[in-house]
Amino acid sequence: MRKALGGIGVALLMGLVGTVSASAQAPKAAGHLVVVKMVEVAGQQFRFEPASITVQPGDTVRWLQESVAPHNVQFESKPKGARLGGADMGGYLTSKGEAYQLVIDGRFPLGTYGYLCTPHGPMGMKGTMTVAASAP
Ligand SMILES: [Cu+2]
Repeated sequence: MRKALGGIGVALLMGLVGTVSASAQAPKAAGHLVVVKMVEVAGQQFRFEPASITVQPGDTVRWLQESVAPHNVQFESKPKGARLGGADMGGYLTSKGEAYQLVIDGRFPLGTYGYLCTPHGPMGMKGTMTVAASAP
């Protein structure tokens, strides 16, 4: 009898440990990876490609440097309640293959965000990111 109870106790303990490690390994929202390239479309003309993206909470947006001039991501318009903090203006990506990533977390309420590259925005290097609720 005592032996049987001891066995149950071990089984419960193992079940508990298993549950804890499983939830630690699998984040609740896996999310998608959305890539926006920073490209040169003509001599000294730079663009975000695609210029418009729609993402969902939990997604990761990766801006990928694919040109020769330094670029960054600076938000210029955002929905009410957005608290981007340091993500308001990203650092410069100076060499090909460099990337800047943002996870669409609680800082980004649903809505439309306008952003640009600080030096090239006035010349058309602008993008729009819409954060929309998850598909049903
Ligand atoms: Cu730029």
